[in-house]
Amino acid sequence: MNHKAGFVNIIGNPNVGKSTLMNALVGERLSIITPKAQTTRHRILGILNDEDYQVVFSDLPGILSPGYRLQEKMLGYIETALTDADIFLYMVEAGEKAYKENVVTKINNSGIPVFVVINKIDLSEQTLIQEQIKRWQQVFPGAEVIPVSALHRFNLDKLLSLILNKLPENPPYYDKEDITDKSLRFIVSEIIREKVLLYYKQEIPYSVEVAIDSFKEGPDLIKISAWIFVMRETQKMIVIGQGGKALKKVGTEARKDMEAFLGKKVFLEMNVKVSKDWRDSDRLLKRFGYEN
Ligand SMILES: Nc1nc2c(ncn2[C@@H]2O[C@H](COP(=O)(O)OP(=O)(O)O)[C@@H](O)[C@H]2O)c(=O)[nH]1
Ligand SMILES: [Mg+2]
Repeated sequence: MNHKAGFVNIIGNPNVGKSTLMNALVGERLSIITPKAQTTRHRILGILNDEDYQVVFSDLPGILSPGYRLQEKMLGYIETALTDADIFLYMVEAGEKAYKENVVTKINNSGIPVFVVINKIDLSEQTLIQEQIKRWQQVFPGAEVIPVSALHRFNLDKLLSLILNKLPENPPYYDKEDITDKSLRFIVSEIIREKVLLYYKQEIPYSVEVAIDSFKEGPDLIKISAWIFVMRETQKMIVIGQGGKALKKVGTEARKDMEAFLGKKVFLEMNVKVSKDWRDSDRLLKRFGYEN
């Protein structure tokens, strides 16, 4: 068999399980996952390597109508991903009905193979799933519709074999050792952001950005120093919490996940800083890694 390689872009509404699916398929915890919409803000590649193939998955933000510059960048990643796929995975969750007409039309007119992945079928009745399959076959004529549970890894082998069938013959695009295009710094900053999204309510998750100030790897220990940016003084107080308690909890949980991911002890130091308009500042967004 000749070597196969290609880009598989995962498109869908917020919170349907795109990041859960990519992590499950790649077998690594690359993208952060929370029950909140807009957890994923970047395009994150997850690379699945085998002797005969390389599947380059793109995990993406959920489809959204931008309200500020950061969200415009997020939508920009989706727009690019609508043009550079070898295969689309259009992901919905069981029971979902809404879709953006313009996105569906772009995919249908592209001539690029698409699989509609109905996720979270662990929460749904079998008869309802059959109805859903029919419905999405009408929205994406000619597309194969596959029910899965990304969380419980149900039907993922089937999905992967369908993907491999449609994957074009190409030499690998990335080193076969690579599992992502993102740096360790990026992944650890995302781990902190995941804990912030999980532990704080209301507007805080959407007001926070994390930047790694230093990442120093010693023989037994990795020393990481991070900034947590918020938009207002009051948010800073909430993030730190009484006597620093809230921030300490975030730090402890983040450190544990970092140690599991990096396979080494981690010393994590975090500071909170107010930056009023970071979500609309091109300069800061660039610094936080939102290119174009
Ligand atoms: N019950 C169930 N929950 C899931 C499944 N896949 C993802 N989730 C949950 O759905 C939420 C959103 O998942 P996430 O991967 O962040 O969605 P994304 O916004 O599309 O990337 C999280 O709470 C996941 O644990 C699934 O197959 N079954
Ligand atoms: Mg996501």
